[in-house]
Formats: sequence, C-alpha cells, structure tokens
Amino acid sequence: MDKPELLVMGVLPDWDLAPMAERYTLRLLYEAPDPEAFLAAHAADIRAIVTKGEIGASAALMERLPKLGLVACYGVGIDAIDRGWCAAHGIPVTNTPDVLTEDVADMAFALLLAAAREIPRADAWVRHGTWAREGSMPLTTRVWGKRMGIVGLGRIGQAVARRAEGFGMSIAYSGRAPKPHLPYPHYPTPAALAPEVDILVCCAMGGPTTQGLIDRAAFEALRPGAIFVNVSRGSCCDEAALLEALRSGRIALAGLDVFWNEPAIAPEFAGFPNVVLAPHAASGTVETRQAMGRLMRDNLDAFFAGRPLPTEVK
Ligand code: 8YV
Repeated sequence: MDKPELLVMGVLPDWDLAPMAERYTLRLLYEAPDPEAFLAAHAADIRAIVTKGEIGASAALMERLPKLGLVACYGVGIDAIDRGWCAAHGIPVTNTPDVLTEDVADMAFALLLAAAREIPRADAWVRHGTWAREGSMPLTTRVWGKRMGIVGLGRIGQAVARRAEGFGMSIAYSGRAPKPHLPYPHYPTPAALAPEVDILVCCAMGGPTTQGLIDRAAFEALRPGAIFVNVSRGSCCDEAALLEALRSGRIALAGLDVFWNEPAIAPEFAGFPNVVLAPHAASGTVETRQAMGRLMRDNLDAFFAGRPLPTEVK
C-alpha cells in the first residue's frame, strides 16, 4: 500500500524525519527551491500537514489540499493555524502540550537572570580581558525576592510561578478569568497588573484574542526599573509600545525570546544593551524536542490508524 503523504512545513530533526519516513512519504516544503511548483506537483495527494508553532497553516494553503485530514503541530501554540478553516472543514488539529512547559519556564528565568545579572556582559568582561584591565564589572540588579507579574497563568505561566516561589518572589497575574484554586492575586488586564510588579513575564497564548494584549497602557504603567520577559508570542505585545518603553528606559531590562516578525525581527531590538535576545528557542532542548517529536508522531500514527488523537486541540 502507498504510504500516506505528509506536507512538512519546517525543518524537523532527523530523529523525527527518519521514523516518519518509514510510514509516510514526506514532502518537505521547506527544502523546495520553488514552493509553488512543489505544491502544484504534490498538493493533490497530501493527507496531513506537519507544521510548527511559528509557521502554522493558512486557509489558502489548506484549500489546495483536497485530501487533507489532519494538521499536526510540533509545538503547543496553534495561533498560526487557521483553526476556523479547520473547524469548518472537519480537520482536527493536534499540538504538543505539557512536554515543553518546564523548558519554556526555564527559559523565562534564564532570560530574566541573564538580563538582570547582565550575564552576556559578564561573559564578555572576562572573555575579552576587561576584568584584568579594568577590574570588577559594574553592579547589576537583584532578581530574588522581587514582585513578579505573569500575563497568562496557563500551564507555562504556572510553571514560571513555581520557579518564582523558589526565588522568594511574590506573584500576581492577569488573565481572562481569575483562577480561584491558585493563591495569587488576579488583575483583569496587564495594565492593571503592571504597576504592582517589578518583573512582568508574558506567558499568554498567541492568536487574535491576545493580539496586542500587553498594550501601550500596560508598558506605560510599569514602574521605573521594571524588567520585561516574553516567552510566548511577539504578537501578545504592542511591539511599537514595547520599543518605545525600551527607548524611554521605562523598561530597564528585558529578555525576549519572541517577536512580531520572526526571524527578521525589528532591527532596533539588537541595539539595546539592556535586552537579552533569544531566537524563539524556549522549547529548544534535546530532551523536550525529542518529546515534542514523539507526541507529534503519536498523533499522526493515531490518525492514520483510526485511533483517538492523543492531544487534539479542542
Ligand atoms: C515552536 C512554539 O513550536 O510550542 C510552541 O508554540 O512556538 C515552539 O515550541 C518550536 O520552536 C518548534 O518549532
């Protein structure tokens, strides 16, 4: 029997591609020199799309795949997948929740500590001999014991909160609805939360409901010396307002893993010495990426075997 054909939207590790190739015919869109010609050649036979959080799947693409039965996302965020189109056409969407939660929370703290304790500068200070020439580097900013505000207290937000407890921080959050089972104060909006905290961490999910959620009013409400960290989606921020807050010094320090326009981010970000940048890498450990790949492949295998999908997005 012919193997089902999968349209693979972005690069995946060989440890996923190899087992997938045993069961499926892989059409690697990202390797196609002429994606249009590639789609013209293969669209008619594609049974599932394999995509990633930051790539997604548009209605325009899916319209072209008459045999499409599944969209499997290698990532938890499905904001770049046109879910409305999928729902209207009865196409299930799967993602990879839970397995990446702790790594993304680790990255929030890595960025926070790197920004506040100026780790990139400290590294350069030693590496380039400044220490020997000029002595100690300037003092940095304490993280321990500060007040943390978390925008979006879902799985990842709660994992950040657990870490914050270990750092002796007080925790507050904003989100659509209070979570009465959690012991932290709730604020209805980021703008209401911002003046109450020293550190604001964005863990909200992406998509139209959170676009520009951390708005100009929120950035303007931050207290002097505030630290801002984003490990969710660039789209959750009004990026013009974020840049303005960095320019004006309203945000003293920041750690950013995500941006509006990835990977061609607004060039101004690279000019701020008080901002630590990462290339949308929060889930990027070998361990987590292997678990994400396994879960994504489990979903594909279940779909083609007619079994219930392990992690369908409902
Ligand atoms: C990416 C992510 O999917 O899970 C998400 O929503 O954005 C990331 O984990 C990952 O970078 C794989 O491309």
